[in-house]
Amino acid sequence: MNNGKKRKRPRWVPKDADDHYTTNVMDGIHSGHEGFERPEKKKKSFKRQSLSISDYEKGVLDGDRTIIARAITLVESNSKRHREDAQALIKRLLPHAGQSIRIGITGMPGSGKSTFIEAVGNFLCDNSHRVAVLAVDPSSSITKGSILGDKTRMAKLSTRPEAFIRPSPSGGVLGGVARKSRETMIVLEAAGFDVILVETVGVGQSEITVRSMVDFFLLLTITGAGDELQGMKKGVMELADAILINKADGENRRKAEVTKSEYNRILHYLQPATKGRETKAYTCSALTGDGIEEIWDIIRQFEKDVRASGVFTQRRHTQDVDWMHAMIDEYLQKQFYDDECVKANLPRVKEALLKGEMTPAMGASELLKCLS
Ligand SMILES: Nc1nc2c(ncn2[C@@H]2O[C@H](COP(=O)(O)OP(=O)(O)O)[C@@H](O)[C@H]2O)c(=O)[nH]1
Ligand SMILES: [Mg+2]
Repeated sequence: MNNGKKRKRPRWVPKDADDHYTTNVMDGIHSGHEGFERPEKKKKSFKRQSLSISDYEKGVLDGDRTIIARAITLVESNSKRHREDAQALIKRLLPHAGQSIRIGITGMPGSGKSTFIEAVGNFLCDNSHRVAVLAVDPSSSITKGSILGDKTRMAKLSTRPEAFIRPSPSGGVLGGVARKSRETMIVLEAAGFDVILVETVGVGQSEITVRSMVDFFLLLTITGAGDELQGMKKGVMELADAILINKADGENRRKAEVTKSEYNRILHYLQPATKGRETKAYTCSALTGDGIEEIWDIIRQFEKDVRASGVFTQRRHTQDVDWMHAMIDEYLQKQFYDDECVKANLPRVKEALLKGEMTPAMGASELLKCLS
């Protein structure tokens, strides 16, 4: 170690110590876990390169996963500058988008949505499809991280190169989450994903929102103690293009068949979600894979029929117009509440209203004057 040269010894070394006394401390081995050396050299510090709109466009169209993920992050950003870039990017990607079938999947927690997506997603990837999974969960900003689109239940799918899973953006209000998910859908379609699965939880307004961005809406349910039909809201059933009774396996199988008949009896009297179609119930087991291929055939046949009848395109057009209106509403609302005059007068008007000195119409009219 001393290379034949006499080194200057540190102060802690006793005078009579031989050459084996520790006189210097070497760097340790740069290693990964367990002390094994990393195959690659020490990583250089890596600063994210900023991308131009053209870089994003090319990366997405080439199917570059890193750039796809970054494009989605851009789309999800709330900052004004990012919003402008995102719009420029979306505009360039739009001509390449729209070639997919968009499928919404809803159901109460525990009904097996994630397990179903794992099953159907892998089936589709095995059959030369490319599958993107999104989640719409407006509560995720409260729970910090969505339970939807969770990759633990999609263990195999999440590792496949033919699949892309994106958890819900934490956008706070449903409108914000929906806007981001719609734009994310454009990015993924432009990247060549031909099946888009949008998972949402079966509570509240989010089902209506997801219905308004998909071509086919699937309601997952399970057979239970016999009161499941009462628990199921008529309104939700009327959003669905198919009701799928999951967990039809083992001892549950027969019960699921009975439930299926009961649903079919009720569905007969309800308004179908898609013009000219009859919504029906089916059974499957996301766990064993039974019925997965059949439900895919149902969806494909549906797509074929509605494309032929023009209902498919009509629905997408209606959705685009609705989307535009939703964005105008969002913009105007923000303009209004961010206005200095509104901010200054809102508390006073509110108080006058509560004291009965003003009617709601007078209050609204006074505040709206701020914008004129
Ligand atoms: N027996 C059976 N269990 C299932 C099936 N699908 C899902 N599960 C189980 O139901 C539970 C909830 O599933 P999960 O996919 O997380 O439901 P989610 O909350 O709707 O996404 C898990 O323990 C799954 O293993 C099925 O087809 N059969
Ligand atoms: Mg889940």
